[in-house]
Amino acid sequence: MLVNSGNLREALREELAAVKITDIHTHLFAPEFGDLCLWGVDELLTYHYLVAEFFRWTRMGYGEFFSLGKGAQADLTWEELFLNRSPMSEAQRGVLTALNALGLDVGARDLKAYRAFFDGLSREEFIDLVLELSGVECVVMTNDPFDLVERKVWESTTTIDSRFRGALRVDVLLNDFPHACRLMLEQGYEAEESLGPKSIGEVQRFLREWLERISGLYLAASLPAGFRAGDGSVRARLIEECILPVCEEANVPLALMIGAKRQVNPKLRLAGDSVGKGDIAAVEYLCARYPQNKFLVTMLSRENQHELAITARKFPNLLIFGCWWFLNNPSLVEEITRMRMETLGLAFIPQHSDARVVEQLIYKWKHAKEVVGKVLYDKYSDLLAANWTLTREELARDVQALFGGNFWRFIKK
Ligand code: FIX
Ligand code: ZN
Repeated sequence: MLVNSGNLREALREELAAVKITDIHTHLFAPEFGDLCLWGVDELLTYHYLVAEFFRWTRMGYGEFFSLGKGAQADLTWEELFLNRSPMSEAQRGVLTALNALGLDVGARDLKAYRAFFDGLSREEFIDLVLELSGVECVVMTNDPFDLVERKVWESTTTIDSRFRGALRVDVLLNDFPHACRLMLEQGYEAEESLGPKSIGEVQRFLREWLERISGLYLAASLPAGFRAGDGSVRARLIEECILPVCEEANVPLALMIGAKRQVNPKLRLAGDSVGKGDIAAVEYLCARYPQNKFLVTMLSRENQHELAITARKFPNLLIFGCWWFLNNPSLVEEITRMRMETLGLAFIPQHSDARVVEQLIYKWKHAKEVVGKVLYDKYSDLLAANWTLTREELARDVQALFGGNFWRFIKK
């Protein structure tokens, strides 16, 4: 069937509604991880994006807020951000999108009724419902081998829900190596801060065994804006001498998330991180120097986006992904997606959710699809205006590539 300017909008709407999404970076956990798997309206209302926004208005002290239970914290953010003023920010709007899609009466502003709805469901039932509503078929977790609670689950559970996949997160290793050495020693890996040949072997063994244990799809780290590669620092050596050899051997990508400025205001806890402009030279160096390795890269600063897209033109072993965190505002997602598509065609991953609470999948993907759909509409319209022919199958193929296919192709490459 041919798509033309008259039926393009509807065809796109249907394909976007039908596409099965692979969400390549989240902070969600499979149900087997128990309380690590966050869901429910109190979690939704205490998302760290909303906590930061709450403190724009309240006179309450940070300590006082954080000493309260989740429910009491949620009461406060609800009142300040949703009742005392209109919920205009992207994170605020997201709460409404999620509750509305779950069939709750958002107009009634009845937090008690929302709580009652969640109380009536089990975690497993709720996950099924959200995956169905959001169209997500695969959720990639963030798995920290240095986290004791998580480690215990991996050590005691033989199978986890197959819709959830593992990704080995190595922030502690790269950002606090002395601490990582102590934690690795507790697990029987004799790595020392001096990073001599024996330690290199032990760090590699640690990574290899963890990657296998979690069937990790990739290794990942979030890195500061000041991240430099190849400068002989411990972090750079860990990447070049430990991580990249293990990634190459297992044929898994290294995901680099560059530009987080951690704890600019520690009193805000998780909400206290900020953004800094990263150095694209680090990405260029790694992609050029290690052509046998694959890199998934996202950068947090808006100022890095154009040069990152250009860098992806230069290196087939680089796949750029997502509009991360502070960039996940519709206006920025649109600008960045348009620029990426004009620069790279369809060779990128437009979005990941970064969801921390199960039902955030609903809003993050609904909003992302709206924006990506708008950009696709314009781009297909341009093609049709040039007398290009487009079939429905081709349109479905392209949408599938953006929302999952490109990732899996890169993983299998
Ligand atoms: O480092 C990361 O993976 C970040 O996404 C998180 O640490 C951050 O707190 C977040 O939730 C962003 O969406
Ligand atoms: Zn994240």
